[in-house]
Amino acid sequence: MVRFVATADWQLGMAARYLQPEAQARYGQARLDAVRRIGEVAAAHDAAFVVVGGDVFESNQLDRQVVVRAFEALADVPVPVHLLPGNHDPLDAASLYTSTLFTRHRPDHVHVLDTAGVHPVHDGVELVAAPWFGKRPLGDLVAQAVAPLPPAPDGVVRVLVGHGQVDVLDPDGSRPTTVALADLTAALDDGRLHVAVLGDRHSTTQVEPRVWYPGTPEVTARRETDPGNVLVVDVGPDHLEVETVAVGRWTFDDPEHRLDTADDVSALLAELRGRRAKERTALWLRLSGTLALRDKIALDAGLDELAPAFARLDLWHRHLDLAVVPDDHDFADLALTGFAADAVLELRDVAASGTEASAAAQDALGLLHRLVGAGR
Ligand SMILES: [Mn+2]
Repeated sequence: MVRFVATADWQLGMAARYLQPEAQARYGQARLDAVRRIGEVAAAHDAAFVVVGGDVFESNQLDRQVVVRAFEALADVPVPVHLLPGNHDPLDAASLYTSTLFTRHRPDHVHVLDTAGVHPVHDGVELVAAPWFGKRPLGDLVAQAVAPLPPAPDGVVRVLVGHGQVDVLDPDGSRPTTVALADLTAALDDGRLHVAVLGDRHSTTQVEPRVWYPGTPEVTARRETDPGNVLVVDVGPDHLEVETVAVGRWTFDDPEHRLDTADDVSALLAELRGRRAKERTALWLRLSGTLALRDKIALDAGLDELAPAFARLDLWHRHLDLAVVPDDHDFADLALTGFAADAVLELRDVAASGTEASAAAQDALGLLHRLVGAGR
């Protein structure tokens, strides 16, 4: 019986150009802090080691600082750490793992699973590794690592560590690297393996009770459903228990809201205002509905006011289906005359025309309203 921490897809060095510039460095640091928190989880649960299922690094060409700081964070992890090269950081000719920077600075308790097959890592524990040796392997590396396995010796626990999408969850299952779940479950059924840890899927996912994606410990994209976790795994020849432990601190999200009234706008703004840890939150709002111009102006003003508190807060334009309808009240208060009044009438026609120019006309009306209104 052994207890270990399973994690994957650290993507250290990942640039996040979609965040505000000041947030990018904080986010990079958060990914390193997650490594330290993984060490804390290992200590708190008395885990024997940590295994990382690939994509430890975002690429093989990284700033020296990323690698050196990764080692600083890893130095704080109190148990051995086993790194699997994945598709982002494969063991190819340009591999980070064979660079002098890596080999010279690597802490003694950090190991690279640099060959396919069995690695005895602990008393009575063998990792069965399926590392990537290039960006485009020609086959299912997990199946290749598992096929030649003899049954596990008596009392020995075997943990498969691989990287890639399993066929049952992959809509584009035609890729040569797709992991065949059937081969994996066959090896689990006949005692060649006892549990499988996979990387590549950044949301924590139980494929079947013995096959898991830990997911990324700190969110990497807005469409991940359950990122920010690691797994604490208890496994013996006849025993398996997997616990999900949250370690992530950041939130990336793309909430959907339908806005048709002033109340809808106020409710959305109140919800955003009430969010905790805004500086560690990036939101891409997906809005739909039909708003009066004055309500759209209130929305824009509210978002402008809140945005600086967030790591990112704006509209996801590709998923924006918000029509703005200028009504008679919108400009009556401004008492426009002459040229400006004519412009408003013309813009209103275009805004309501449902043509390609409508959005631009709506923006122009909003701007005009704000400029003239501000001058009063
Ligand atoms: Mn990945």
